[in-house]
Amino acid sequence: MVVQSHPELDNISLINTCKPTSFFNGVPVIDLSDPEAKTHLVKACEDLGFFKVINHGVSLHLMARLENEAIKFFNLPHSEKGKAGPPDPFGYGSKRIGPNGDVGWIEYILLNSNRQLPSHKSLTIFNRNADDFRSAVEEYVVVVKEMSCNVVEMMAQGLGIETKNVFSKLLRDEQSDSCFRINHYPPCPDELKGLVNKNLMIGFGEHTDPQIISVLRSNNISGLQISLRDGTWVSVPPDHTSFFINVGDALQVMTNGRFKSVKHRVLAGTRESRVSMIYFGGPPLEERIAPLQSLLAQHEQSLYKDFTWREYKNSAYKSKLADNRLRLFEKAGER
Ligand code: GA4
Repeated sequence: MVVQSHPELDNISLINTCKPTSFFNGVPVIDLSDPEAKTHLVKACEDLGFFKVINHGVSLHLMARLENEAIKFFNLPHSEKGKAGPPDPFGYGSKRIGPNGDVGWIEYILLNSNRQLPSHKSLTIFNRNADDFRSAVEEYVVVVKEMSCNVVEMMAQGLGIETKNVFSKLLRDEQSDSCFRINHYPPCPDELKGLVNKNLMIGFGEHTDPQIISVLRSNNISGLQISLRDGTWVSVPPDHTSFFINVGDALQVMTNGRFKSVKHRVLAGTRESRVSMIYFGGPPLEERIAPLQSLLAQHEQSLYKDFTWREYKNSAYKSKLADNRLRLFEKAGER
Protein backbone atom coordinates (compact mmCIF):
# COMPACT_ATOMS: atom_id res chain seq x y z
CA MET A 1 0.00 0.00 0.00
CA VAL A 2 1.27 3.46 -0.85
CA VAL A 3 0.78 5.96 1.92
CA GLN A 4 0.40 9.40 0.51
CA SER A 5 1.59 12.40 2.39
CA HIS A 6 -1.03 14.98 3.34
CA PRO A 7 0.81 18.02 4.68
CA GLU A 8 -2.40 19.58 5.93
CA LEU A 9 -3.13 16.47 8.03
CA ASP A 10 0.43 16.43 9.36
CA ASN A 11 -0.06 19.93 10.63
CA ILE A 12 -3.26 18.99 12.39
CA SER A 13 -1.63 16.11 14.22
CA LEU A 14 1.26 18.40 15.22
CA ILE A 15 -1.12 20.93 16.68
CA ASN A 16 -2.89 18.22 18.63
CA THR A 17 0.24 16.74 20.14
CA CYS A 18 1.67 20.10 21.20
CA LYS A 19 -0.04 20.42 24.57
CA PRO A 20 0.01 23.80 26.23
CA THR A 21 2.06 24.15 29.40
CA SER A 22 0.03 23.31 32.47
CA PHE A 23 0.05 25.68 35.42
CA PHE A 24 -0.30 25.17 39.14
CA ASN A 25 -1.25 28.32 41.02
CA GLY A 26 0.25 30.35 38.19
CA VAL A 27 3.50 28.34 38.14
CA PRO A 28 4.25 26.61 34.80
CA VAL A 29 4.68 22.86 35.21
CA ILE A 30 7.04 21.29 32.70
CA ASP A 31 7.01 17.56 32.10
CA LEU A 32 10.58 16.76 31.09
CA SER A 33 9.41 13.62 29.28
CA ASP A 34 7.15 15.70 27.01
CA PRO A 35 8.65 15.99 23.49
CA GLU A 36 7.56 19.64 23.50
CA ALA A 37 9.23 20.40 26.85
CA LYS A 38 11.90 22.59 25.25
CA THR A 39 9.31 24.95 23.81
CA HIS A 40 7.48 25.17 27.14
CA LEU A 41 10.76 25.77 28.98
CA VAL A 42 11.60 28.75 26.78
CA LYS A 43 8.13 30.23 27.26
CA ALA A 44 8.31 29.82 31.05
CA CYS A 45 11.79 31.41 31.16
CA GLU A 46 10.60 34.35 29.07
CA ASP A 47 7.34 34.92 30.90
CA LEU A 48 8.36 34.29 34.48
CA GLY A 49 11.89 32.93 34.82
CA PHE A 50 10.46 30.21 37.03
CA PHE A 51 8.86 26.78 36.60
CA LYS A 52 8.33 23.43 38.22
CA VAL A 53 9.64 20.21 36.65
CA ILE A 54 8.06 16.80 36.86
CA ASN A 55 9.23 13.48 35.42
CA HIS A 56 12.77 14.63 36.11
CA GLY A 57 14.21 11.18 36.73
CA VAL A 58 15.82 12.00 40.10
CA SER A 59 15.22 9.35 42.73
CA LEU A 60 12.69 10.42 45.38
CA HIS A 61 14.54 8.16 47.77
CA LEU A 62 17.75 10.15 47.32
CA MET A 63 15.87 13.41 47.93
CA ALA A 64 14.31 12.03 51.11
CA ARG A 65 17.63 10.60 52.28
CA LEU A 66 19.35 13.97 52.00
CA GLU A 67 16.44 15.71 53.69
CA ASN A 68 16.67 13.29 56.64
CA GLU A 69 20.42 13.75 56.95
CA ALA A 70 20.00 17.52 56.84
CA ILE A 71 17.37 17.40 59.58
CA LYS A 72 19.72 15.31 61.71
CA PHE A 73 22.42 17.95 61.20
CA PHE A 74 20.13 20.87 62.02
CA ASN A 75 18.97 19.04 65.17
CA LEU A 76 22.53 19.02 66.55
CA PRO A 77 23.31 21.44 69.39
CA HIS A 78 24.19 24.91 68.18
CA SER A 79 27.78 24.53 69.39
CA GLU A 80 28.25 21.47 67.13
CA LYS A 81 26.73 23.13 64.09
CA GLY A 82 28.80 26.22 64.75
CA LYS A 83 31.97 24.20 64.21
CA ALA A 84 30.92 24.04 60.59
CA GLY A 85 30.99 27.83 60.20
CA PRO A 86 31.15 30.76 59.91
CA PRO A 87 29.99 30.92 56.28
CA ASP A 88 32.77 33.02 54.77
CA PRO A 89 31.09 32.33 52.45
CA PHE A 90 30.95 28.55 52.93
CA GLY A 91 29.89 26.67 56.02
CA TYR A 92 27.08 26.80 58.57
CA GLY A 93 25.20 30.04 59.01
CA SER A 94 22.39 31.17 61.22
CA LYS A 95 20.24 34.29 60.74
CA ARG A 96 22.91 36.25 58.86
CA ILE A 97 22.69 36.01 55.08
CA GLY A 98 25.62 37.25 53.01
CA PRO A 99 28.24 39.70 54.26
CA ASN A 100 26.22 42.93 54.25
CA GLY A 101 23.80 42.85 57.13
CA ASP A 102 20.88 40.84 55.70
CA VAL A 103 19.14 38.63 58.23
CA GLY A 104 16.42 36.00 58.07
CA TRP A 105 14.62 33.43 60.22
CA ILE A 106 16.86 30.72 58.85
CA GLU A 107 19.85 28.49 59.42
CA TYR A 108 21.73 26.93 56.55
CA ILE A 109 24.72 25.14 55.16
CA LEU A 110 26.43 26.57 52.12
CA LEU A 111 28.88 24.43 50.18
CA ASN A 112 31.06 24.94 47.20
CA SER A 113 30.19 22.16 44.79
CA ASN A 114 33.24 22.66 42.55
CA ARG A 115 34.42 19.35 41.27
CA GLN A 116 38.06 20.33 41.27
CA LEU A 117 38.11 20.80 45.03
CA PRO A 118 39.18 17.64 46.85
CA SER A 119 36.14 16.43 48.78
CA HIS A 120 37.90 16.86 52.12
CA LYS A 121 38.22 20.55 51.30
CA SER A 122 34.82 21.25 49.80
CA LEU A 123 33.03 19.38 52.54
CA THR A 124 35.22 20.19 55.53
CA ILE A 125 32.19 21.48 57.31
CA PHE A 126 30.99 17.99 58.08
CA ASN A 127 32.22 16.57 61.35
CA ARG A 128 33.67 13.08 61.45
CA ASN A 129 30.35 11.44 62.32
CA ALA A 130 28.68 12.91 59.31
CA ASP A 131 29.72 10.43 56.61
CA ASP A 132 26.08 9.62 55.81
CA PHE A 133 25.32 13.30 55.34
CA ARG A 134 28.43 13.81 53.23
CA SER A 135 27.67 10.88 50.93
CA ALA A 136 24.01 11.94 50.54
CA VAL A 137 25.14 15.46 49.54
CA GLU A 138 27.73 14.14 47.13
CA GLU A 139 25.33 11.73 45.42
CA TYR A 140 22.54 14.28 45.28
CA VAL A 141 24.68 17.03 43.78
CA VAL A 142 25.96 14.74 41.01
CA VAL A 143 22.45 13.67 40.01
CA VAL A 144 20.83 17.11 40.27
CA LYS A 145 23.66 18.69 38.34
CA GLU A 146 23.12 16.16 35.54
CA MET A 147 19.40 16.93 35.46
CA SER A 148 20.18 20.66 35.44
CA CYS A 149 22.52 20.17 32.47
CA ASN A 150 19.71 18.41 30.59
CA VAL A 151 17.32 21.25 31.40
CA VAL A 152 19.68 24.00 30.23
CA GLU A 153 20.39 22.03 27.06
CA MET A 154 16.67 21.72 26.37
CA MET A 155 16.45 25.48 26.85
CA ALA A 156 19.25 25.96 24.30
CA GLN A 157 17.45 23.70 21.83
CA GLY A 158 14.19 25.54 22.44
CA LEU A 159 16.01 28.78 21.67
CA GLY A 160 17.16 27.27 18.38
CA ILE A 161 20.87 27.37 19.30
CA GLU A 162 22.68 24.94 17.04
CA THR A 163 25.97 24.69 18.92
CA LYS A 164 25.80 21.82 21.35
CA ASN A 165 26.21 22.23 25.12
CA VAL A 166 26.50 26.04 25.17
CA PHE A 167 25.01 26.26 28.65
CA SER A 168 25.69 22.81 30.08
CA LYS A 169 29.44 23.01 29.33
CA LEU A 170 29.63 25.87 31.83
CA LEU A 171 28.05 23.79 34.59
CA ARG A 172 30.10 20.70 33.69
CA ASP A 173 33.40 22.59 33.53
CA GLU A 174 35.91 21.45 36.16
CA GLN A 175 36.22 25.10 37.19
CA SER A 176 32.46 25.71 37.32
CA ASP A 177 31.70 28.05 40.21
CA SER A 178 28.59 26.27 41.45
CA CYS A 179 27.35 25.94 44.98
CA PHE A 180 24.89 23.98 47.02
CA ARG A 181 22.79 25.25 49.89
CA ILE A 182 20.57 23.53 52.43
CA ASN A 183 18.20 25.89 54.22
CA HIS A 184 16.26 25.20 57.40
CA TYR A 185 13.45 27.60 58.25
CA PRO A 186 12.44 26.68 61.82
CA PRO A 187 8.88 27.24 62.95
CA CYS A 188 8.40 30.70 64.31
CA PRO A 189 7.71 31.09 68.05
CA ASP A 190 4.34 32.70 68.86
CA GLU A 191 5.95 35.78 70.40
CA LEU A 192 7.59 36.59 67.04
CA LYS A 193 4.46 36.11 64.93
CA GLY A 194 3.66 39.82 65.33
CA LEU A 195 6.90 40.72 63.51
CA VAL A 196 6.10 38.27 60.71
CA ASN A 197 2.61 39.71 60.28
CA LYS A 198 4.03 43.24 60.09
CA ASN A 199 6.50 42.05 57.43
CA LEU A 200 9.35 42.82 59.82
CA MET A 201 10.63 39.28 59.78
CA ILE A 202 11.20 37.08 56.76
CA GLY A 203 12.77 33.67 56.15
CA PHE A 204 14.93 34.73 53.19
CA GLY A 205 14.46 38.25 51.86
CA GLU A 206 13.62 39.05 48.24
CA HIS A 207 16.44 38.66 45.75
CA THR A 208 17.41 37.24 42.39
CA ASP A 209 20.05 34.51 42.12
CA PRO A 210 23.30 35.58 40.44
CA GLN A 211 24.15 32.25 38.74
CA ILE A 212 22.88 30.61 35.53
CA ILE A 213 20.26 28.34 37.03
CA SER A 214 18.99 27.43 40.51
CA VAL A 215 17.35 24.09 41.14
CA LEU A 216 15.36 23.80 44.35
CA ARG A 217 13.75 20.90 46.12
CA SER A 218 11.93 21.39 49.42
CA ASN A 219 9.85 19.36 51.82
CA ASN A 220 6.09 19.84 51.71
CA ILE A 221 6.08 23.06 53.74
CA SER A 222 5.13 26.33 52.06
CA GLY A 223 6.96 29.66 52.23
CA LEU A 224 8.47 30.23 48.79
CA GLN A 225 7.03 33.14 46.81
CA ILE A 226 7.91 34.53 43.40
CA SER A 227 7.35 38.01 42.10
CA LEU A 228 5.36 38.51 38.91
CA ARG A 229 6.29 41.26 36.44
CA ASP A 230 3.67 43.57 37.96
CA GLY A 231 5.26 43.15 41.40
CA THR A 232 2.56 40.83 42.83
CA TRP A 233 3.88 38.07 45.05
CA VAL A 234 2.61 34.56 44.31
CA SER A 235 2.93 31.68 46.77
CA VAL A 236 4.42 28.58 45.23
CA PRO A 237 2.60 25.47 46.51
CA PRO A 238 5.32 23.12 47.79
CA ASP A 239 5.80 19.72 46.17
CA HIS A 240 8.49 17.47 47.63
CA THR A 241 8.49 15.24 44.55
CA SER A 242 9.32 17.99 42.05
CA PHE A 243 12.00 20.58 41.42
CA PHE A 244 11.48 24.31 41.14
CA ILE A 245 13.89 25.98 38.78
CA ASN A 246 14.68 29.63 38.31
CA VAL A 247 16.64 31.60 35.78
CA GLY A 248 19.62 33.38 37.33
CA ASP A 249 21.14 36.76 36.41
CA ALA A 250 23.88 35.19 34.26
CA LEU A 251 21.33 33.38 32.08
CA GLN A 252 19.33 36.60 31.71
CA VAL A 253 22.48 38.24 30.33
CA MET A 254 23.38 35.30 28.06
CA THR A 255 19.91 35.55 26.49
CA ASN A 256 20.18 39.37 26.29
CA GLY A 257 17.27 39.84 28.65
CA ARG A 258 14.98 37.36 26.91
CA PHE A 259 14.94 35.04 29.93
CA LYS A 260 14.06 36.71 33.20
CA SER A 261 15.95 36.23 36.44
CA VAL A 262 13.01 35.96 38.82
CA LYS A 263 12.77 37.78 42.13
CA HIS A 264 11.80 35.41 44.96
CA ARG A 265 11.68 35.21 48.76
CA VAL A 266 10.75 32.81 51.55
CA LEU A 267 8.30 33.85 54.24
CA ALA A 268 8.87 32.94 57.88
CA GLY A 269 6.23 31.75 60.26
CA THR A 270 5.22 28.28 59.12
CA ARG A 271 3.92 25.86 61.74
CA GLU A 272 6.47 23.21 60.74
CA SER A 273 10.10 23.42 59.61
CA ARG A 274 10.73 24.08 55.96
CA VAL A 275 13.85 22.39 54.55
CA SER A 276 15.03 23.26 51.07
CA MET A 277 18.10 22.28 49.10
CA ILE A 278 19.28 24.27 46.14
CA TYR A 279 21.92 23.64 43.53
CA PHE A 280 23.18 26.91 42.02
CA GLY A 281 24.79 26.20 38.66
CA GLY A 282 27.37 28.85 37.88
CA PRO A 283 30.06 29.34 35.20
CA PRO A 284 33.83 29.29 35.76
CA LEU A 285 35.14 32.48 37.38
CA GLU A 286 37.00 33.64 34.27
CA GLU A 287 34.05 33.03 31.92
CA ARG A 288 32.89 36.08 30.00
CA ILE A 289 29.18 36.56 30.55
CA ALA A 290 27.62 38.03 27.43
CA PRO A 291 24.64 37.43 25.14
CA LEU A 292 25.17 34.47 22.83
CA GLN A 293 25.89 35.78 19.34
CA SER A 294 23.43 33.36 17.78
CA LEU A 295 20.61 34.82 19.86
CA LEU A 296 21.20 38.40 18.74
CA ALA A 297 19.09 39.54 15.83
CA GLN A 298 20.79 41.54 13.09
CA HIS A 299 21.93 44.89 14.54
CA GLU A 300 20.75 43.88 18.00
CA GLN A 301 23.17 45.16 20.60
CA SER A 302 23.99 43.60 23.95
CA LEU A 303 22.00 45.25 26.74
CA TYR A 304 24.92 44.61 29.07
CA LYS A 305 28.49 45.75 29.55
CA ASP A 306 31.29 43.25 29.19
CA PHE A 307 32.12 41.35 32.34
CA THR A 308 33.40 38.07 33.70
CA TRP A 309 31.60 35.92 36.24
CA ARG A 310 34.35 36.79 38.74
CA GLU A 311 33.57 40.49 38.35
CA TYR A 312 29.85 39.89 38.69
CA LYS A 313 30.28 37.71 41.74
CA ASN A 314 32.59 40.19 43.45
CA SER A 315 30.07 42.91 42.84
CA ALA A 316 27.21 40.68 44.10
CA TYR A 317 29.00 40.05 47.36
CA LYS A 318 29.22 43.82 47.90
CA SER A 319 25.46 44.17 47.49
CA LYS A 320 22.50 43.76 49.81
CA LEU A 321 20.13 40.89 49.10
CA ALA A 322 17.32 43.02 47.66
CA ASP A 323 19.58 45.13 45.41
CA ASN A 324 19.17 44.97 41.67
CA ARG A 325 22.63 43.55 40.96
CA LEU A 326 22.30 43.50 37.20
CA ARG A 327 21.59 47.21 36.95
CA LEU A 328 25.29 48.07 37.44
CA PHE A 329 26.07 45.96 34.38
CA GLU A 330 23.34 47.29 32.11
CA LYS A 331 24.50 49.54 29.29
CA ALA A 332 21.42 51.71 29.80
CA GLY A 333 22.61 52.25 33.39
CA GLU A 334 25.58 54.26 32.03
CA ARG A 335 23.34 57.05 30.82
C1 GA4 B 1 21.61 34.34 46.55
C2 GA4 B 1 21.73 32.94 45.94
C3 GA4 B 1 22.59 31.98 46.77
O1 GA4 B 1 21.88 31.56 47.94
C4 GA4 B 1 23.91 32.67 47.21
C5 GA4 B 1 23.53 33.85 48.07
C6 GA4 B 1 24.68 34.64 48.72
C7 GA4 B 1 24.88 34.25 50.18
O2 GA4 B 1 23.93 33.88 50.88
O3 GA4 B 1 26.01 34.38 50.64
C8 GA4 B 1 24.33 36.15 48.52
C9 GA4 B 1 23.04 36.16 47.66
C10 GA4 B 1 23.01 34.80 47.02
C11 GA4 B 1 23.01 37.30 46.60
C12 GA4 B 1 23.88 38.54 46.85
C13 GA4 B 1 24.96 38.35 47.93
C14 GA4 B 1 25.46 36.91 47.85
C15 GA4 B 1 24.11 36.99 49.79
C16 GA4 B 1 24.30 38.37 49.28
C17 GA4 B 1 23.90 39.48 49.89
C18 GA4 B 1 24.85 31.66 47.85
C19 GA4 B 1 24.52 33.39 46.05
O4 GA4 B 1 25.37 32.97 45.28
O5 GA4 B 1 24.00 34.66 45.96
